Amino acid sequence: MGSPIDIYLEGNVNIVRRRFLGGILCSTVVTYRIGALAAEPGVSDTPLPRLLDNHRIIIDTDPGNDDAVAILMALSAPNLKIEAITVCPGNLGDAGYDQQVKNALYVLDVAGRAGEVSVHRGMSRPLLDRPYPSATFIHGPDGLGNVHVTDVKQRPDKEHAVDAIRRIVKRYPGEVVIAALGGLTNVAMALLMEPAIAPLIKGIQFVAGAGTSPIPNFNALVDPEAVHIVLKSGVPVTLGGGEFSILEPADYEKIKEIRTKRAAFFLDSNALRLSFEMSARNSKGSLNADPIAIAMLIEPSIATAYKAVAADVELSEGETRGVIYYGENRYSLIPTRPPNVNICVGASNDEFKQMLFGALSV
Ligand SMILES: [Ca+2]
Repeated sequence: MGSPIDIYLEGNVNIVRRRFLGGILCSTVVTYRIGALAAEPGVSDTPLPRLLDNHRIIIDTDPGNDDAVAILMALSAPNLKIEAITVCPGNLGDAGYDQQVKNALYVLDVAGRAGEVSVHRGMSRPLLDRPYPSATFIHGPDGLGNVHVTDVKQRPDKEHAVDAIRRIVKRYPGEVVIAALGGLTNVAMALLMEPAIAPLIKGIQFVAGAGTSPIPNFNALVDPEAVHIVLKSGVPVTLGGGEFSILEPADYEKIKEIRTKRAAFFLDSNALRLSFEMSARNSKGSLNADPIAIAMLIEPSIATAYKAVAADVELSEGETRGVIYYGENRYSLIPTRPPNVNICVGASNDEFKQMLFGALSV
């Protein structure tokens, strides 16, 4: 990873775009983007270079209706190898951790893939055991909207999530991307226990907004200390893209026409998300930040612009705790640190939708 300018120059290259339909990668089109973003240094149209090829992933998750969809999309992708699903603190709070584990197992049932991917219990609380809000208002009391999970076929693996992360990363040095869809506690603990794994991790796709809001993103707020540890670790981190993941009511109507078990699960688990975001947040549809994070791993060209920044997270008490911030401190003599984060600042909402529809059609 070079300076922001280096990354911009790397952006002046051809990008191969592939379309993902029905779970099959097909039809190659080459587009040319030469100097399109020249006005703003630090902006690149090149996806994180280390994420450009097919790869192994660990999904660290707090299911969660959008986590569930993200897992379904990953299971549908022929170019991703899910080495493990690890469950982290997040959507359902301390009291709902066991339900999150059960939901992860249930998604494998929905996909007809029970027994094929290990699910690991991990850190159920943040590193400092500080309180954080649950997100049942958008996920429902059991996390999957209107879906009531009664029983699951698969049992959790006996290996702790933190041990699984360390083992898998060391087994495949330089190959594993961690799709971090919830609080970063498991990932941070793995880095604390064994700092030597940091250079072995290919990258971390962390779902935590674009880092520009004075309001903390939920996943960062779950465990800000864990975010700080990860951002200081040297592992390349990608953020953002969620704002390009909106699904409007017309898209939900299209999903109704798909008529598969996965499509029915999507509709049942996301009805609350859609109604909440449209009524309480005045949105024109639902945001699907976890699924588009996976979509960008399946097909990096779905993201069209990145900004390379030196980012950290606010740890002090108050309303800004958990805010990820970046930028040059022009009033100090402290040199700006090299970029540690690529923020996605452009992505194709249409391509995301097509990828989602394809995954739900299986
Ligand atoms: Ca999540």
